[in-house]
Amino acid sequence: MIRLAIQKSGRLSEDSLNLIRECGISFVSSTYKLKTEATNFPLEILFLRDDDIPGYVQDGVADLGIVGQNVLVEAGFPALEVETLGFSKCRLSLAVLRNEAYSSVADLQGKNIATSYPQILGRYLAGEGVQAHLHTISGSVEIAPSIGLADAICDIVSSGSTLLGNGLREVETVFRSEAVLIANQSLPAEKQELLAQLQFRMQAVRRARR
Ligand code: PRT
Ligand code: ZN
Repeated sequence: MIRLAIQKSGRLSEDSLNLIRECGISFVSSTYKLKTEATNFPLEILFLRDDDIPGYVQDGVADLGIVGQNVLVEAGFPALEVETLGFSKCRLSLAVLRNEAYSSVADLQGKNIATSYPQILGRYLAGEGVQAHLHTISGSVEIAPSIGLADAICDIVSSGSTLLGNGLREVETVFRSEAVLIANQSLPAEKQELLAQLQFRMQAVRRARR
C-alpha cells in the first residue's frame, strides 16, 4: 500500500482528485474524512493542508504528494519532485502600487517587501544583487502596500485580477509554478514499483488530454 497526500480543500484539490480518478483509481471521499483507501489499487489518500505536504513526504509520513512547486521549493525540498502535472499553473511575481515609478528590480534596493515566500524571493533578489527588507506575512499580502505596510509585494498571480483590484502593478516574474507529484527519496522496492505504475498512468492521462 502506498500513501499519497493531497490538498484537503483549495485550488489543488479538485484537479488532484480528478487526476487520480482519470488514472482509473476508484475511491470514496467524504468532506469529513481525512483519509481514504482506493478500492482497486493499493493506494491510501491523505487530505492535508498543502503547506504540510512537502515535509510529510520528506519525513516519510506520506510516500507521495501532490503540491505546487511554489510550496515545494519554498519548503526547501525541490529534489522530491518526480513528475510535473500540468495544472494549477501560476507565477510568483513582484508588484508595486500602480502609480509607483519602477524601471528595474534595482529600484527595490532598501525597500520593504511583503511576501509569503521569503526563501524564493530572497534567492531571486540575491541573484539580482538587490538587498531589501522582507516581511513575511501568511495571507492577504496584496493589501500591504495600500495600508503602508510595504513598498512592494511578492505573491502568487494567475489572472492578475487580485493585483488589479488592490491597485497593484506586476513588475517582475520571480518563479513559475505548476502542480507536481513528489515522492519520498528512500521508498522500498515495492513502493517504487507502485510509484512507477502511477507515473505511467499519469503520463497517459496527460497525453490523452492534449
Ligand atoms: O488551506 P491550504 O493551506 O491547503 O491552501 P492555501 O490557501 O495555502 O492554497 P490555495 O488553495 O489558495 O492554493 C494552492 C496552490 O494553488 C498554490 O500553492 C499555487 O501553487 C496554486 N495556485 C494557482 C494559486 C493560484 N493559482 C492563485 N491564483 N494559489 C493562489 N492564488 C491566489 C493569488 O495569490 C491571488 O491572491 O489567488 C488569488 C487570485 O489570483 P488572480 O491572479 O487570479 O487574481
Ligand atoms: Zn497553504
